[in-house]
Amino acid sequence: MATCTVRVLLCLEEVGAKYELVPISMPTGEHKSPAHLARNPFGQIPALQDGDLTLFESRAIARYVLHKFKGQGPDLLREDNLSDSAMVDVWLEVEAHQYNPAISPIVYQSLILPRMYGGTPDQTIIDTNLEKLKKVLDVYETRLAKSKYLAGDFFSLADLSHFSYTKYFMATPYASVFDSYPHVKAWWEDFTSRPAFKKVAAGMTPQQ
Ligand code: GS8
Repeated sequence: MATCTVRVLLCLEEVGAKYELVPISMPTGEHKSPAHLARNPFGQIPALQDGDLTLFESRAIARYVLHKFKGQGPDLLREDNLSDSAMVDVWLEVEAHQYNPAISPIVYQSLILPRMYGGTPDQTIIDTNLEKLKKVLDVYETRLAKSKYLAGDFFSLADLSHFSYTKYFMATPYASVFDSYPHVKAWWEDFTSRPAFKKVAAGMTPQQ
Protein backbone atom coordinates (compact mmCIF):
# COMPACT_ATOMS: atom_id res chain seq x y z
CA MET A 1 0.00 0.00 0.00
CA ALA A 2 2.77 2.48 0.91
CA THR A 3 4.07 4.58 -1.94
CA CYS A 4 7.72 4.47 -0.85
CA THR A 5 7.59 0.68 -0.51
CA VAL A 6 6.22 0.45 -4.04
CA ARG A 7 9.30 2.33 -5.32
CA VAL A 8 11.51 -0.42 -3.88
CA LEU A 9 9.25 -3.26 -5.06
CA LEU A 10 9.39 -1.95 -8.63
CA CYS A 11 13.20 -2.05 -8.57
CA LEU A 12 13.22 -5.57 -7.12
CA GLU A 13 10.81 -6.70 -9.84
CA GLU A 14 12.73 -4.95 -12.64
CA VAL A 15 15.94 -6.83 -11.72
CA GLY A 16 14.14 -10.10 -10.94
CA ALA A 17 15.44 -10.27 -7.35
CA LYS A 18 14.03 -12.70 -4.83
CA TYR A 19 12.57 -10.94 -1.80
CA GLU A 20 10.08 -11.27 1.00
CA LEU A 21 7.62 -8.43 1.64
CA VAL A 22 6.95 -8.14 5.39
CA PRO A 23 3.80 -6.07 6.09
CA ILE A 24 3.94 -3.43 8.84
CA SER A 25 0.58 -2.24 10.17
CA MET A 26 0.49 1.56 10.20
CA PRO A 27 -3.07 1.93 11.61
CA THR A 28 -1.96 -0.04 14.71
CA GLY A 29 1.30 1.95 14.98
CA GLU A 30 3.60 -1.01 14.33
CA HIS A 31 5.96 1.32 12.45
CA LYS A 32 6.71 3.11 15.76
CA SER A 33 7.45 -0.13 17.66
CA PRO A 34 10.99 -0.68 19.03
CA ALA A 35 11.45 -3.58 16.57
CA HIS A 36 10.75 -1.33 13.59
CA LEU A 37 12.59 1.71 15.01
CA ALA A 38 15.66 -0.55 15.01
CA ARG A 39 15.20 -0.85 11.22
CA ASN A 40 14.24 2.76 10.56
CA PRO A 41 14.93 5.25 13.40
CA PHE A 42 12.33 7.64 11.92
CA GLY A 43 9.62 5.02 12.40
CA GLN A 44 8.69 4.99 8.73
CA ILE A 45 8.43 2.37 6.02
CA PRO A 46 10.06 0.94 4.03
CA ALA A 47 13.19 -0.66 5.45
CA LEU A 48 15.25 -3.29 3.67
CA GLN A 49 17.12 -6.09 5.39
CA ASP A 50 19.71 -7.91 3.28
CA GLY A 51 21.91 -10.17 5.38
CA ASP A 52 23.58 -7.96 8.00
CA LEU A 53 22.70 -4.77 6.16
CA THR A 54 19.62 -2.76 7.14
CA LEU A 55 18.67 0.27 5.05
CA PHE A 56 15.93 2.89 5.08
CA GLU A 57 14.95 5.75 2.70
CA SER A 58 13.28 4.26 -0.35
CA ARG A 59 15.36 6.09 -2.99
CA ALA A 60 18.60 4.93 -1.32
CA ILE A 61 17.24 1.37 -1.07
CA ALA A 62 16.23 1.53 -4.75
CA ARG A 63 19.76 2.56 -5.74
CA TYR A 64 21.22 -0.23 -3.58
CA VAL A 65 19.02 -2.84 -5.27
CA LEU A 66 19.96 -1.57 -8.74
CA HIS A 67 23.68 -1.53 -7.82
CA LYS A 68 23.56 -4.99 -6.28
CA PHE A 69 21.83 -6.51 -9.31
CA LYS A 70 23.66 -4.46 -11.97
CA GLY A 71 23.63 -6.42 -15.23
CA GLN A 72 20.35 -8.10 -14.32
CA GLY A 73 17.39 -6.38 -15.97
CA PRO A 74 17.42 -2.90 -17.49
CA ASP A 75 20.12 -0.35 -16.62
CA LEU A 76 18.08 2.19 -14.65
CA LEU A 77 21.04 4.19 -13.27
CA ARG A 78 23.23 4.57 -16.43
CA GLU A 79 26.35 4.87 -14.30
CA ASP A 80 28.60 3.89 -17.22
CA ASN A 81 27.72 7.23 -18.80
CA LEU A 82 28.55 10.29 -16.71
CA SER A 83 26.05 12.69 -18.28
CA ASP A 84 23.19 10.16 -18.43
CA SER A 85 23.76 9.26 -14.79
CA ALA A 86 23.88 12.95 -13.79
CA MET A 87 20.53 13.49 -15.53
CA VAL A 88 19.05 10.50 -13.67
CA ASP A 89 20.22 12.16 -10.42
CA VAL A 90 18.73 15.52 -11.43
CA TRP A 91 15.27 14.10 -12.15
CA LEU A 92 15.34 11.85 -9.12
CA GLU A 93 15.93 14.98 -7.03
CA VAL A 94 13.12 16.75 -8.89
CA GLU A 95 10.81 13.86 -8.07
CA ALA A 96 11.79 13.96 -4.38
CA HIS A 97 11.80 17.72 -3.88
CA GLN A 98 9.30 19.16 -6.39
CA TYR A 99 6.85 16.47 -7.52
CA ASN A 100 6.46 14.46 -4.34
CA PRO A 101 5.78 17.42 -1.99
CA ALA A 102 3.00 18.66 -4.31
CA ILE A 103 1.28 15.38 -5.21
CA SER A 104 1.52 13.57 -1.86
CA PRO A 105 -0.80 15.87 0.17
CA ILE A 106 -3.44 15.61 -2.58
CA VAL A 107 -3.32 11.81 -2.50
CA TYR A 108 -3.25 11.77 1.29
CA GLN A 109 -6.20 14.14 1.68
CA SER A 110 -8.41 12.75 -1.05
CA LEU A 111 -7.67 9.01 -0.84
CA ILE A 112 -5.71 7.81 2.18
CA LEU A 113 -7.27 9.97 4.92
CA PRO A 114 -10.91 9.15 4.11
CA ARG A 115 -10.37 5.50 3.14
CA MET A 116 -7.78 4.41 5.69
CA TYR A 117 -8.46 6.66 8.66
CA GLY A 118 -12.10 7.69 8.11
CA GLY A 119 -11.13 11.41 8.06
CA THR A 120 -12.53 14.34 6.07
CA PRO A 121 -10.35 15.81 3.29
CA ASP A 122 -9.18 19.41 3.70
CA GLN A 123 -10.08 21.08 0.41
CA THR A 124 -7.75 24.05 1.03
CA ILE A 125 -4.75 21.73 1.27
CA ILE A 126 -5.88 19.92 -1.90
CA ASP A 127 -6.39 23.15 -3.88
CA THR A 128 -3.09 24.72 -2.78
CA ASN A 129 -1.19 21.60 -3.78
CA LEU A 130 -3.05 21.22 -7.08
CA GLU A 131 -1.73 24.67 -8.01
CA LYS A 132 1.80 23.61 -6.96
CA LEU A 133 1.49 20.38 -8.93
CA LYS A 134 0.38 22.20 -12.09
CA LYS A 135 3.50 24.39 -11.96
CA VAL A 136 5.66 21.27 -11.65
CA LEU A 137 3.78 19.60 -14.52
CA ASP A 138 4.43 22.67 -16.71
CA VAL A 139 8.15 21.94 -16.33
CA TYR A 140 7.63 18.22 -17.00
CA GLU A 141 5.61 18.97 -20.14
CA THR A 142 8.43 21.10 -21.55
CA ARG A 143 11.00 18.46 -20.64
CA LEU A 144 9.00 15.53 -22.07
CA ALA A 145 8.37 17.40 -25.32
CA LYS A 146 12.15 17.16 -25.84
CA SER A 147 12.96 13.68 -24.53
CA LYS A 148 10.91 10.50 -24.24
CA TYR A 149 11.71 10.03 -20.56
CA LEU A 150 12.78 12.47 -17.84
CA ALA A 151 16.53 11.87 -17.85
CA GLY A 152 16.77 11.40 -21.63
CA ASP A 153 15.56 8.96 -24.28
CA PHE A 154 15.98 6.04 -21.87
CA PHE A 155 13.78 4.78 -19.06
CA SER A 156 15.45 5.21 -15.66
CA LEU A 157 14.98 5.16 -11.89
CA ALA A 158 13.89 8.81 -12.19
CA ASP A 159 10.77 7.80 -14.15
CA LEU A 160 10.14 4.71 -12.03
CA SER A 161 10.15 6.79 -8.85
CA HIS A 162 7.07 8.70 -9.97
CA PHE A 163 4.93 5.60 -10.26
CA SER A 164 3.26 5.10 -6.91
CA TYR A 165 2.01 8.61 -6.15
CA THR A 166 0.95 9.13 -9.76
CA LYS A 167 -0.92 5.83 -9.76
CA TYR A 168 -2.82 6.84 -6.63
CA PHE A 169 -3.37 10.37 -7.99
CA MET A 170 -5.07 8.81 -11.02
CA ALA A 171 -7.60 7.29 -8.60
CA THR A 172 -8.49 10.72 -7.11
CA PRO A 173 -11.17 13.06 -8.50
CA TYR A 174 -8.32 15.24 -9.85
CA ALA A 175 -6.88 12.74 -12.37
CA SER A 176 -8.08 14.88 -15.31
CA VAL A 177 -5.41 17.48 -14.41
CA PHE A 178 -3.02 15.32 -16.45
CA ASP A 179 -5.18 15.76 -19.59
CA SER A 180 -3.78 19.29 -20.00
CA TYR A 181 -0.24 17.86 -20.29
CA PRO A 182 -0.19 15.57 -23.38
CA HIS A 183 3.51 14.68 -23.20
CA VAL A 184 3.26 13.91 -19.48
CA LYS A 185 0.18 11.78 -20.10
CA ALA A 186 1.93 9.87 -22.93
CA TRP A 187 5.00 9.34 -20.70
CA TRP A 188 2.78 7.97 -17.93
CA GLU A 189 0.89 5.65 -20.29
CA ASP A 190 4.14 4.43 -21.85
CA PHE A 191 6.00 3.34 -18.77
CA THR A 192 3.07 1.99 -16.80
CA SER A 193 2.73 -0.81 -19.34
CA ARG A 194 6.02 -2.38 -18.15
CA PRO A 195 5.47 -5.92 -16.78
CA ALA A 196 7.09 -5.10 -13.40
CA PHE A 197 4.72 -2.16 -13.02
CA LYS A 198 1.63 -4.17 -13.89
CA LYS A 199 2.62 -6.82 -11.36
CA VAL A 200 3.27 -4.37 -8.50
CA ALA A 201 0.19 -2.29 -9.39
CA ALA A 202 -2.01 -5.39 -9.14
CA GLY A 203 -1.02 -5.69 -5.47
CA MET A 204 -1.55 -2.00 -4.64
CA THR A 205 -4.53 -0.82 -2.59
CA PRO A 206 -6.65 1.23 -2.87
CA GLN A 207 -6.99 0.31 -6.54
CA GLN A 208 -9.54 2.96 -7.47
C1 GS8 B 1 9.71 8.59 3.38
C2 GS8 B 1 9.08 7.39 4.03
C3 GS8 B 1 7.62 7.64 4.36
O1 GS8 B 1 7.12 8.78 4.36
C4 GS8 B 1 11.38 7.27 2.04
O2 GS8 B 1 11.50 6.08 2.41
O3 GS8 B 1 11.46 7.58 0.83
N1 GS8 B 1 11.72 9.62 2.57
C5 GS8 B 1 11.18 8.37 3.08
N2 GS8 B 1 6.93 6.54 4.66
C6 GS8 B 1 5.55 6.65 5.05
C7 GS8 B 1 4.75 5.62 4.29
S1 GS8 B 1 4.88 5.83 2.52
O4 GS8 B 1 4.05 7.17 2.23
C8 GS8 B 1 5.45 6.37 6.53
O5 GS8 B 1 6.06 5.46 7.02
N3 GS8 B 1 4.68 7.21 7.21
C9 GS8 B 1 4.42 7.06 8.61
C10 GS8 B 1 5.05 8.14 9.45
O6 GS8 B 1 5.72 9.03 8.90
O7 GS8 B 1 4.86 8.09 10.66
